[in-house]
Amino acid sequence: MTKGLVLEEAGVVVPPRYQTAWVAGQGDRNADGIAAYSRIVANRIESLIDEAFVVVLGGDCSVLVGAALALKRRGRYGLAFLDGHSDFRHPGNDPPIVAAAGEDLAIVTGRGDPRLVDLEDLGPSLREADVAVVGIRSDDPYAAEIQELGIAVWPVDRIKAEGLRAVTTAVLERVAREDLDGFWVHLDVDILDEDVMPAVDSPSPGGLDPDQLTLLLSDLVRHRAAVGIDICIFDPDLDPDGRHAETLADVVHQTLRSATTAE
Ligand SMILES: [Mn+2]
Repeated sequence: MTKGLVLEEAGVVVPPRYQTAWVAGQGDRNADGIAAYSRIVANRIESLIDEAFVVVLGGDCSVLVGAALALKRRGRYGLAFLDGHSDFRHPGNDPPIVAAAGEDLAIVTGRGDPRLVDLEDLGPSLREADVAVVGIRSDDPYAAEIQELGIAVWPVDRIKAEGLRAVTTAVLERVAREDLDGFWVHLDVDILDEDVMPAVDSPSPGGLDPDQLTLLLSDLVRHRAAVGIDICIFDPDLDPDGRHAETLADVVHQTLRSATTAE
């Protein structure tokens, strides 16, 4: 799968033991563990980011918290948020909050469990004006809210109407601006349609197909301002014969290959 690519293994950041306990009104499940883990993930990303395009294989979407912290330590970065869901639950729109993996976009823009927001007193990791959300479904409960807050949103219906190339161009206009220090890509694999990618915790219909995702990702990742990507939510336990892993590996391989052969 790595034919034609120069990849270097940068090691595993082992998460703390998963705590399932959750009490309504007391914030997110496992928030202390995720907070500690996010700092370690940020350290690892920061140690690599000047030398290489960083690929983080998650994990659930809370991995974004550590990635965004790494970016915030360095400056002001954009985010291309590719996800079937907006992950924008927060105390202001849906108390009680539950799990960081359904709240990661809210957390990195400064809203959420106080144990996860503003981890190092640096303020919100990302600004709304620097974020583009791509691939959410039309029934996403927070689509209107994030748009009102100034985040650019391309639900799947809008992608179909405008065409993938036009969307990619518009996303880059936002996240790869000259006044930013670069941009990160967050990929929740559930951006793919449930028919082609059921090995995720919240599969939903109406998503992209692998060719569309490859095209979109390739144009983002090959941009010189792109600094890294996290790839989350794929669940091998839901993929006993490995066929869905192959689908995902193909997308990632083609994307990275196109990026490394650009220009
Ligand atoms: Mn997600």
